[in-house]
Amino acid sequence: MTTPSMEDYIEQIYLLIETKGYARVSDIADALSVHPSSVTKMVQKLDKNEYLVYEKYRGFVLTPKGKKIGKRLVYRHDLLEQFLQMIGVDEENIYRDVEGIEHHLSWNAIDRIGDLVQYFEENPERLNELKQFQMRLE
Ligand SMILES: [Mn+2]
Repeated sequence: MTTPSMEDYIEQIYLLIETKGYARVSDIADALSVHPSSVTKMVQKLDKNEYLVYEKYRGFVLTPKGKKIGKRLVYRHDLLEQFLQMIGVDEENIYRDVEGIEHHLSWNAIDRIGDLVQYFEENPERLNELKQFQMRLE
C-alpha cells in the first residue's frame, strides 16, 4: 500500500467524527494502517492548511473547509463502491480498488460516473441487460 495522501486523512477523520464523534491520533493511525507519528505530522500539516484545529478535550475538529471536503471525499468513495458493485466487480476487490482509484479521477469523471449510477438506478431493466450480457461473455 502506498502512503496515504492528505485526502485519505481528511476522509478518515471525517468518517471517524461522523461515526464516533471524535478522531484521536490512534484511531486515525489504525484506520489508515500507519504509525501514530505519521498521523501527528499530517495533522500538523492539515492544521496549517486550515482543514482542522486541535481543541483541548475534544481532540481534532474539522473546520467548515475540512468538513466540506471530507463530505465530498466520503461521497466519492461511496459512489465508486456503488459503481464497481453495479458493474459486477467481486465484493472482495471493491474496497481496495476504490482506495486505488479514488484520488486519480477528476471531479468531472466522478460526476459522469454519478450520472451512470443514477441511470442504472432509475432503469433497473438496463442493469439487468448488462448482467445478462456479462453472463453471455463468461
Ligand atoms: Mn477512500
